[in-house]
Amino acid sequence: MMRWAALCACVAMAGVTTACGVDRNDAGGPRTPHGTAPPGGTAVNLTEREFRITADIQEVRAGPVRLTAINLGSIEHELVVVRTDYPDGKIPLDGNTFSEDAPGVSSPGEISEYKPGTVDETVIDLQPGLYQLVCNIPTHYHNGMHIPLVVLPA
Ligand SMILES: [Cu+2]
Repeated sequence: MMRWAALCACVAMAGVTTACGVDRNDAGGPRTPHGTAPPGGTAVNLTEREFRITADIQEVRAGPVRLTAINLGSIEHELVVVRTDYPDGKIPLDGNTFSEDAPGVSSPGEISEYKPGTVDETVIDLQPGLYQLVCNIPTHYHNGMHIPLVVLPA
């Protein structure tokens, strides 16, 4: 019961993007499940489930970006940050996954596999460019677990 109550609170906050961002920057405020925005940086709150990724924003400024993901599915997922000019969902597959350092693809960081009903996060220094946030567990990418992210010049 406690776990689901916490999840609900988390989802409710993720739905209030602007308020959430303001709250995070309040000096001395309590640390929320979505973490604290790094100074001068940006935060993206994501949900993952079978087989979809959603994000509260899809454009950020270059610099340290905090990615916080909640797994609302029933199996493990991951969140790989991929820099690529391939359109969303169109990275060529090698079997059921793609190589994260194939030509035209690179990855500056990720949240590795994390369990259903949990939240995980990472801060990655992102350069301007076109990205996709993906789950590259076998079959998950081509089943729909990808979302574009644009990193604008700071
Ligand atoms: Cu997945």
